[in-house]
Amino acid sequence: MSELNVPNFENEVLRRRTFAIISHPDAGKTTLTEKLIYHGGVIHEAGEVKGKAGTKAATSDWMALEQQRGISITSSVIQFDYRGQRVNLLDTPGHKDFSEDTYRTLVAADSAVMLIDVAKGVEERTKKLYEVCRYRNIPIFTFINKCDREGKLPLELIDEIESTLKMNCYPMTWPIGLGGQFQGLYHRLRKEILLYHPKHEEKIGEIIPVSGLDDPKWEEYISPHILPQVKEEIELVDGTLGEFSKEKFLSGEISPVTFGSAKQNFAVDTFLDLFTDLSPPPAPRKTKEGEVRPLDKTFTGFVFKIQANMDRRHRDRVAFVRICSGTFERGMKVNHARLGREIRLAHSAQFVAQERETVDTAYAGDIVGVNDTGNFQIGDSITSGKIVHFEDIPKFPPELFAKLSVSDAMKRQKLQKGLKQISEEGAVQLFIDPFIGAQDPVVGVVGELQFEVLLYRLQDEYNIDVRLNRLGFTVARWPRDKDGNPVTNLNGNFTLYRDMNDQPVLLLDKEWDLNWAKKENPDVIFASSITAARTGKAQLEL
Ligand SMILES: Nc1nc2c(ncn2[C@@H]2O[C@H](COP(=O)(O)OP(=O)(O)OP(=O)(O)O)[C@@H](O)[C@H]2O)c(=O)[nH]1
Ligand SMILES: [Mg+2]
Repeated sequence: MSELNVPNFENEVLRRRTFAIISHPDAGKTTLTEKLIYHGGVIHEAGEVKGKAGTKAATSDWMALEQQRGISITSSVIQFDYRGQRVNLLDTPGHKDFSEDTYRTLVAADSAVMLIDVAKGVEERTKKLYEVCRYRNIPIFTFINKCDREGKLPLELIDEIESTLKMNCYPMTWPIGLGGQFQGLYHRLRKEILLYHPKHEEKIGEIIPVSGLDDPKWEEYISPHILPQVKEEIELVDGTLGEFSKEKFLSGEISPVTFGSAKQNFAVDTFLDLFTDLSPPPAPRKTKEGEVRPLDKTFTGFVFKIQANMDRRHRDRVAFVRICSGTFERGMKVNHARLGREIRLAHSAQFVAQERETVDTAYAGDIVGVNDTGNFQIGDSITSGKIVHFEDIPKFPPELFAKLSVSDAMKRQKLQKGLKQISEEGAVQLFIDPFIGAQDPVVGVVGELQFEVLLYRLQDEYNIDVRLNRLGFTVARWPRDKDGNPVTNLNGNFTLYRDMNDQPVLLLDKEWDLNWAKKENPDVIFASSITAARTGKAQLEL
């Protein structure tokens, strides 16, 4: 580390904020991301998710298929500065078929914002992702989106969130009407009415300070037919809630709630202000060797995501590193825990989706992309000091399987190359049939859409047309002995496939076959993922 950086180090780390946006599909994560980076000054015109022809696409849905389908398939990282803070924002996909990517991304975040669609309330994926945040113990903001549409009554919605998620809500703002009646928000803490004028963009965000609910300005600005109910609701909320406690938020006991409309860019800045006031700086992280603290001078980090072909011109592959302590410097040498040797981090970048900017220095809390020539796997730990191993990043057991084949034999090698790449990203899992070999590989996924993305990417990025023949398997297990060593001689008539790391894996039609295998091989641990197998456990928690 150069001497020059030393005086700023602590400030730089403490101004980092790293957070993920999570929710059920379609709640508006990508739309909110677009507006957040607009406020952060990264873009000067906000794009749209699946806008009309000719409209700018949303920045974080950079993959062509995402733009066509209007859904997020892979998480994206975007950095921006806001009110003196350096924010690392992670937009995640909501669809359950891509949830492994979302889970991995959450490991890199220090806080999360949970989006709720005002009409739909707490949906199934939101519930699941909330549980992951709870398990990881990260503080959660709640943003109730799409207030420009008709929705559930706000009090009912808060009640639903509290009872379904078993989480206490603390509404910072309150909606004044919804849908056709939506007139703005009341900022309870600042005692301000934020006016919403749907057709007058320039007026969005007009702020009316009030002395309280008795202020005559309410009558001046808000329609009489909704005012009594709104006042009644706010009185009730004011009467029930005490002072806001930042400690309770940071310990995950309470979630500050704010309302808005991402699409209309209404109250997104209100959320950002709340975020900058409350969000935590980088938190300490556990490693097998002990805790790593962000202000430790030794650089440490882990890879939570790998993505190839983001930039078609370069056909490169980027490993995304969450820095956990110390300072990162371009070109630095680090110790790679899994490889057990030193490597140089030559090219490094920070991102606005696929646009990249060379980064020379980064600090604990930041996410940097390093150019990867094949040294990295998801979950790898790196450090400038003594080797550390961060927690394992879970891999999901695949449940759908298919054999891939190409009619043009000349393209087999290309298929293997493409598949190796896509499986190293964790987008599919790759298995080799011992009798057939690598020319007709088997892939396993958690959800159907992953197959679709695979075929699309093989065609789009590698120019290969692939036939996909579904197989009857539904279960994959990695057989290990008590010491975590791979077992290759199972009792019973089982075929052992090989995974992408050449580890033996059992592919089975049904749970019943697994029970049979367990009965025949009582001393064998049938691990549901390679990460679990390596740690000698049958399953990793979340
Ligand atoms: N009316 C209205 N529509 C919105 C709002 N926010 C988002 N939308 C629309 O909701 C749809 C889904 O938005 P996205 O931002 O793609 O949702 P997402 O949560 O990123 O979806 P996934 O990434 O696929 O999980 C799009 O058509 C948006 O234009 C809002 O505040 N009001
Ligand atoms: Mg999205």
